[in-house]
Amino acid sequence: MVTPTPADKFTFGLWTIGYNGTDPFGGPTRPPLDVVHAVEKLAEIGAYGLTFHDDDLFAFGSTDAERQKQIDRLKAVLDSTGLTVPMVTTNLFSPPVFKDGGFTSNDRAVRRFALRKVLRQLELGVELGAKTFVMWGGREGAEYDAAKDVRTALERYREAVNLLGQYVIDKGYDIRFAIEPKPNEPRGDILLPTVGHALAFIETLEHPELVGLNPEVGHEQMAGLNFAAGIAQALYHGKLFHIDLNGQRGIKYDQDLVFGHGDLHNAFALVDLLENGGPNGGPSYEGPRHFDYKPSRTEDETGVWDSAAANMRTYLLLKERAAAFRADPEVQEALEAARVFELAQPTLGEGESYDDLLADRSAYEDFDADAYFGAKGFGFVRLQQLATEHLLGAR
Ligand code: GLT
Ligand code: MN
Ligand code: MN
Ligand code: MN
Repeated sequence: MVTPTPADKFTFGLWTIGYNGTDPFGGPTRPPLDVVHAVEKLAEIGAYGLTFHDDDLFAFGSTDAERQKQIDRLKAVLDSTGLTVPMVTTNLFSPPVFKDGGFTSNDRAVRRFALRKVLRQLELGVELGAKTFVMWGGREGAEYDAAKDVRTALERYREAVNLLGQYVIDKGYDIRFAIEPKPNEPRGDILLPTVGHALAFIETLEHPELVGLNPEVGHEQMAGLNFAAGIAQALYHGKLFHIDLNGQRGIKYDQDLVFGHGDLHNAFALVDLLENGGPNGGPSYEGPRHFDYKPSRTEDETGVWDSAAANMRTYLLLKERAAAFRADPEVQEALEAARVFELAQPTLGEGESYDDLLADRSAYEDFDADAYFGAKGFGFVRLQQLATEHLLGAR
């Protein structure tokens, strides 16, 4: 049950297991990881797929021949292992040309170059069968308020995403876009900083149906937000196109820890939501369970693969614990007592108008709001303790 298989749809970014330990204070602590070896190891530990940026596979500035050689090597190892590439993305953040962003750089020539780079990677993604194209705009932002006209920058962002949408429609490609919000880092402030900001932006697009979200656990938690609640809202709007799972301990720099090595309660709630759909039952997300984490720079290559396996094992353990939580009769009774199911009942009766509501004396004139003082509580704490005990394996 906790041994991952491809049916679990676990995927990893090439930049995650390939992270060599570089941070702002020090260089690499591990040698580079070759893509062929990486895919073979991922297959060995039970993963389903690999995702990558253009520059993860072939260095920025590669000749066409160097690029093609790497693509061919990747294709060969995908064939021999059966691994898939369900998602690709573009690096619009590492090369110096993107120091003020890609789609929203103040420099128009950079914006045109960024679009060309994205279209090229989009073509490769389609060729490899990817169904999702992630857009993490890490450099789309600013450090200083006067440096970036935010409303105009959003207009340029919109122009870029509209162009990409029109492109896949015209070409008949079966691929959708997923915007990945992040509040800050590497920019002082990043455009579309949270799930909510991105949802509002998507609705302004010419083809909003083509664009959804790729929320990352740590990115919402860096802003002090509840990730599971954000995912619930993304699902509510039909916008959970992809997900980046990892761990984060509070409001600080982007830690990219192993999934569950941060807010474990929230990770439990998240897996319960994805797998069991919360109190209403049924899985709510069918896409890849994508890990976007960094094996800590303290680790050697064995530590890289141990940490990759840890992400999947923790997810499966939480899935098992969440199933036990939902199956526990005492939990069902506590949910009933907490009136969690009552929320599903519409506030107005069928066909009831505001006139009917205004005429209903029991709703207001005769309603005893004072009787709520000291009256029966909801028992939410008991429910949370039951969740905690399931999480700890005590029930
Ligand atoms: C980068 C970033 C991640 C994004 C990746 C996609 S790359 O490492 O920190 O959160 O998901 O561009
Ligand atoms: Mn991150
Ligand atoms: Mn990251
Ligand atoms: Mn991410």
